[in-house]
Amino acid sequence: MLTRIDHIGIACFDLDKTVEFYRATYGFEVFHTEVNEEQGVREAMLKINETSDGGASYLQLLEPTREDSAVGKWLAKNGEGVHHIAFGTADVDGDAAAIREKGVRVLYDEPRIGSMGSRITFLHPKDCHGVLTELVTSAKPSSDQSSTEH
Ligand code: CMX
Ligand code: CO
Repeated sequence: MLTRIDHIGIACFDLDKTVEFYRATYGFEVFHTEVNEEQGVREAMLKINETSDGGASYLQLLEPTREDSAVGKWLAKNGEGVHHIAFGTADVDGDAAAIREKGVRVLYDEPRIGSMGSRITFLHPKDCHGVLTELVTSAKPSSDQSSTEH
């Protein structure tokens, strides 16, 4: 079951400048940064709020690490902006299988590794009314993280 907006993915040319815009304009601070070479992105997660399912909602700011990556190609065509939305679930495997049964293309046979050790997959935007849609199962709920990572 999809229980939250996990994140909104926003493509940008310059991650540092975009992070600074979100900090200066809204007061959002960086919660986590990483490079995901498989996805071809350098990213910053800005935590917006915790959610009732034990997770959280983020903005995911994405700078491509190479031109032929998904975000690199998208930026070249569209310029900066909202690239995808991501729904959070405790069971990405089960939800992806159920959605595939409905005739929506799921891009990966097995979920891959996303931000902060999460497991992710994507639904094809052409099957989702033009919206690239990601499904995410967090490595562990953020409420657990604060209690165990000391
Ligand atoms: N939102 C909506 N439509 C999109 C899109 C997006 N983000 N990306 C591509 N499209 C559309 C294109 O506009 C194009 O439409 P037209 O044929 O009408 O012009 C069509 O999809 C095909 O696009 P393309 O530029 O030829 O790109 P590809 O088919 O090579 O790749 C996709 C598209 C969705 C398969 C690829 O972007 C992908 O695999 N995405 C999943 C991985 C990803 O996005 N990783 C980065 C984020 C990582 C993270 O969130 O952690
Ligand atoms: Co994402």
